[in-house]
Amino acid sequence: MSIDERPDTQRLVHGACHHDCPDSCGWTVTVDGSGPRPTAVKLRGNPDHPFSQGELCPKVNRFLDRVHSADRILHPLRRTGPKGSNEYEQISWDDALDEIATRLHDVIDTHGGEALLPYSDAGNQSLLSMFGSGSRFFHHLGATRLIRAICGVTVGAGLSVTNGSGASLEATEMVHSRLIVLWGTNTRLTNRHLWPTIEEARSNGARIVVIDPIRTLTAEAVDAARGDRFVQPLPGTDIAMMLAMMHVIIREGLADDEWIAQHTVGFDELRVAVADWTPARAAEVCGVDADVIESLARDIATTRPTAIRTLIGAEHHENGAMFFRTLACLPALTGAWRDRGGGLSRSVGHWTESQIDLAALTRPDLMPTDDGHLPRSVNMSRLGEVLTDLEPPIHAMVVWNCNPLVTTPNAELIRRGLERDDLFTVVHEQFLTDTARYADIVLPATTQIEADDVVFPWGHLWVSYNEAAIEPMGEACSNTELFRRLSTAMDLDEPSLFDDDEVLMRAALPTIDLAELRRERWLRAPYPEDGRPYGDPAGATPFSTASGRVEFASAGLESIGQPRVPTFVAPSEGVGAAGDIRQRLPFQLLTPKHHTRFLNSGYAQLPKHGPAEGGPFVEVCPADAADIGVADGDLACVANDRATVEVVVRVSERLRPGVVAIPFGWWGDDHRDGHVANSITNDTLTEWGGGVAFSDTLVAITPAPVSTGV
Ligand SMILES: Nc1nc2c(c(=O)[nH]1)N[C@H]1C(S)=C(S)[C@@H](COP(=O)(O)OP(=O)(O)OC[C@H]3O[C@@H](n4cnc5c(=O)[nH]c(N)nc54)[C@H](O)[C@@H]3O)O[C@H]1N2
Ligand SMILES: Nc1nc2c(c(=O)[nH]1)N[C@H]1C(S)=C(S)[C@@H](COP(=O)(O)OP(=O)(O)OC[C@H]3O[C@@H](n4cnc5c(=O)[nH]c(N)nc54)[C@H](O)[C@@H]3O)O[C@H]1N2
Ligand code: SF4
Ligand SMILES: [Mo]
Repeated sequence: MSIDERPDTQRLVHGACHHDCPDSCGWTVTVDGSGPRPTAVKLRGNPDHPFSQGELCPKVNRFLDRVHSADRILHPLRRTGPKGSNEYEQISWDDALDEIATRLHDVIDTHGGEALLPYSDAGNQSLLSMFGSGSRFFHHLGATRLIRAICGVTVGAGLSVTNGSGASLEATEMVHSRLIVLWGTNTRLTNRHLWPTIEEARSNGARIVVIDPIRTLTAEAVDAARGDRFVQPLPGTDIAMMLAMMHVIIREGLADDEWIAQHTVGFDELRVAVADWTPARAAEVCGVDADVIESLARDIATTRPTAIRTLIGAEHHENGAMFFRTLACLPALTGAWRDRGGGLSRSVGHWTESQIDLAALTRPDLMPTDDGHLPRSVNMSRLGEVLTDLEPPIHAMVVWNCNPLVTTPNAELIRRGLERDDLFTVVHEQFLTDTARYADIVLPATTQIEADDVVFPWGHLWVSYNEAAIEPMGEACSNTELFRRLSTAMDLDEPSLFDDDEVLMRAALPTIDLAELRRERWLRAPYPEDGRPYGDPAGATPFSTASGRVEFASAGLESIGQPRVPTFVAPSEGVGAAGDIRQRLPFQLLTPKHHTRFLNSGYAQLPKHGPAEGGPFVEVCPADAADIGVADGDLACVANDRATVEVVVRVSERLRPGVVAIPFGWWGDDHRDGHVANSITNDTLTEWGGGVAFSDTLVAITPAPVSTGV
């Protein structure tokens, strides 16, 4: 039967995937109305969707398993056992809301609004689900503010220093490129619907370069016979390689002098900064041969158009912001922005989100400003420290749209915080995640097919309407409805807390005709017609830095205590480790996205997802495995001062000596000792931009003690 042929009792509803994934695929849900209540019976990729063209992915192909899972939370729950115990009783919404309202009022009356912490991220990255009434609610209560910068914000902060904003090349424009450099992004895994564009460019003669410390699924597509290459630097060292590439480009007269004169400032300072960065010097830092660095530099300077494609992988280092600030200098130096299909491509949020009036949606003006002071802010990546060491302390936390015990670094410190008796925790979730098991009250959340929303992609330009296909399952409610209910229960009198979803959408999208969006299902965000983000033919520079030009040297950066020009600073829990740390903890640990059936921590628990991926492991190269004294399949302890994780060893040629990897996303239940990859990761923040250095984590690895079975 084709997609449009179905029995009279069934109808087709159009929606879009809500996951924090660049692809934001369009889908259709077949709803059967023959039973007592309409049921979703099929969910498929929408073949008409301009970007995803009918395909979904191994995570979401089985999305209805998630919707209908027997483990789904469908009613409010009150914890009956100790925190973390997974013992709950079902209670009514009224009882849950009464208890939460009483506890939150108590905390506010005793300790003030700042003792409350909202904790959320992009579990559902649709507009209302992510930014809807929750922001208004916590602003109104004067709660501590959360800096949500675990993903992507640092990329933007780095690029903005050089270019003034994060505006970049729309990725499907790479069909015009002749050289595509996939730098710190695992496209075939994390951005799979972009791959057809890359293949099309290749069939037009484009070559690809993959730069990654891991020989990833994407690196496997490299075909040396076609002139592609795979470059494998040590983690956290790419800036040294970029400096040497710029050294070569300038030394060999390959810089685009005309473009530089018209559109940049600080070239002379840059020339001085890279003068000592010979390829031989960079080679020692990043472990890539000098001649590879030289030829890569020549290649990107002489191939037109050249596109560099990146997402967020490289921001997770202490020097993560400088990585992107420096990367953005390359296309300016070579004049790559001149060409259609040239330049730097990453999130297109600059273009899609230009249509959102975020302040109208989140209402920061509702915040109390005592003596002109706004409530304090804390960084989400430091949740462990926030819950255990902040003065005055947090006494109540509401978590929704994320699972920090699995996804946030230094997770054992978070666990210690969540165990506090004087912390009241509410979690709004679809499943009893590791985090939800520490909640006093768990509330049931809807899935994407149970609520209307608008999806603003960061990987392509098609903004989609997501129409609810079915009523909320059980007693689940959406993220916006949750905060309306809490506002009622707490007797709050700010009228905007009670705005319904339609009013919220209209406030957030003043220039979008919602009726048209619903009718057309998606609309294309404005993007320069000639395909070139900085191609302004009139010659007026469109860069929004203080100078209005690309800034090779930045006074703004200097004013926050950072170097004016691109500079390599070695991560202190990485290649720059001082003293005896390297002897104690000889391996650098990466914890990447790895599984095709996982989206962060969201699918490990489902029977057709987790088991099919086979369980967590640590990948070690053959030489390191021999040194440690472990063989494939052995159990090993991966440890540092933060914690120890027990995982099975997988001996693999994908890593170079000294670098190991544990895929992230598995839950405590999947590990013998209950610890997860993030139990040991580093929560040091990036030098600016608010990101976090997950990937600057040093560990020791030893064979696990044999269980005595006692
Ligand atoms: N299947 C699947 N798809 C996903 C996700 C998922 O969990 N599963 N998650 C989604 C989310 S939230 C996001 S943000 C995107 C992220 O998409 P990506 O940014 O493409 O993915 P990451 O795995 O975070 O990082 C990409 C690569 O960066 C590399 N890397 C780490 N450090 C360095 C470095 O110092 N230099 C270089 N050159 N590379 C480095 C890692 O080895 C990794 O292969 O993916 C999304 N898509
Ligand atoms: N070690 C390591 N850690 C990482 C990364 C890494 O590469 N390595 N990547 C980081 C990145 S890029 C990201 S984006 C973060 C992601 O970290 P999280 O935001 O914690 O992401 P998820 O694991 O996807 O968890 C989302 C949760 O939200 C729930 N959820 C989904 N939809 C809704 C909804 O509509 N309402 C409510 N209330 N809940 C909902 C899901 O059930 C799921 O449990 O992880 C980061 N952590
Ligand atoms: S997770 Fe990503 S690839 Fe999979 S359906 Fe959603 S948007 Fe598409
Ligand atoms: Mo992310």
